[in-house]
Amino acid sequence: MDEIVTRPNIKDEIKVERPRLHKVILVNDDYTPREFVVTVLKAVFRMSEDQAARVMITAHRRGTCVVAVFTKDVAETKATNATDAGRRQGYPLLFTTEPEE
Ligand code: TYC
Repeated sequence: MDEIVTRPNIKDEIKVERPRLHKVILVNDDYTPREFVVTVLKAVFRMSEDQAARVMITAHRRGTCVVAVFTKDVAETKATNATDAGRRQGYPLLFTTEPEE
């Protein structure tokens, strides 16, 4: 039986790319208590008290703060869970996501 031998396709080899990462962004508002924002950051994003306080105060002062980067699915799940935690307490706390450049 004849055997068909193919050479490796160089184009395919160099076209492999890492999946783009997505940022989770914390958005400031006038109503959610600071301590509650810190509690959510610690619970959902496994931050220390210090890290969480720094991210919260940056969003408070500048309007937004990047919390962390994840694959798209993880970023969206964490943003939804963190936003829902605020909503359950009646707060307008908002986490959004966007692709990294
Ligand atoms: N601005 C809020 C306050 O003064 C605290 C806060 C910080 C809320 C960051 C949301 O993303 C936020 N109580």
